Amino acid sequence: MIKKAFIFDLDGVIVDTAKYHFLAWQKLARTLDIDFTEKENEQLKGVSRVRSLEKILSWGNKTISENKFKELMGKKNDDYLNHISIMNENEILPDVNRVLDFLIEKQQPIALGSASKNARTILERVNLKNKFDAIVDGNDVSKAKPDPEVFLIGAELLKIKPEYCVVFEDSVAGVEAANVANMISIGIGSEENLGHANFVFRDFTEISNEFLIELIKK
Ligand code: B16
Ligand code: MG
Repeated sequence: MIKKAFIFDLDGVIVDTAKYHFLAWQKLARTLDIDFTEKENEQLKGVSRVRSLEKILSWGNKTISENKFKELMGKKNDDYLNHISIMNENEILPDVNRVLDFLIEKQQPIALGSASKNARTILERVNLKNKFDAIVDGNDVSKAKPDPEVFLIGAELLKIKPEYCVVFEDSVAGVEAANVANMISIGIGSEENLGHANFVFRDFTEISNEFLIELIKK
């Protein structure tokens, strides 16, 4: 069968760690007297840790020293690590395993393309690491989404041209990155947020094996 490459974002696509990022950022923001809504939180999805804190500070009109910035990033990550330390396979989102196993059966190469520096830890916790042929995460890139670097490295590692790569993404920035990379973008979430993707599905339960076959042949 013809080969495509399939690149999966992690947070919000494979597991719902977005809720843990939200809890950890919100707790930290409260200590600074900053409040932000779930709507604003959408803007933090797929965005690096540094950029997330910069955005939160700007919402609260706060400026802080470089040292304080580093300290707060450390605090947020410690809190986040506590949340993810108790994750297990039950946190894998519905039908993710079915889609991964189908693509593996069809011998399609699979990569992870995540902005998170904790991606490998999470994949180990939910026991999915061995399903990926390549892993690209926040430790491997110098430019964050919407820059396409993370996905382009994934394509290179899988030795597949960008235009033959399919990206599953839940974030506005991530869909933009896939589009800039000239890849087929599949938004996982709402049409309202991800209207710029080539296809949008609420979650993987809506993605049939027939649709995957069509993508492989495309
Ligand atoms: P960390 P993804 C992203 O992961 C998250 O969506 C985003 O909210 C987070 O700030 C970013 O990872 C960095 O994560 O602090 O763990 O390095 O969606 O690209 O898998
Ligand atoms: Mg995501």
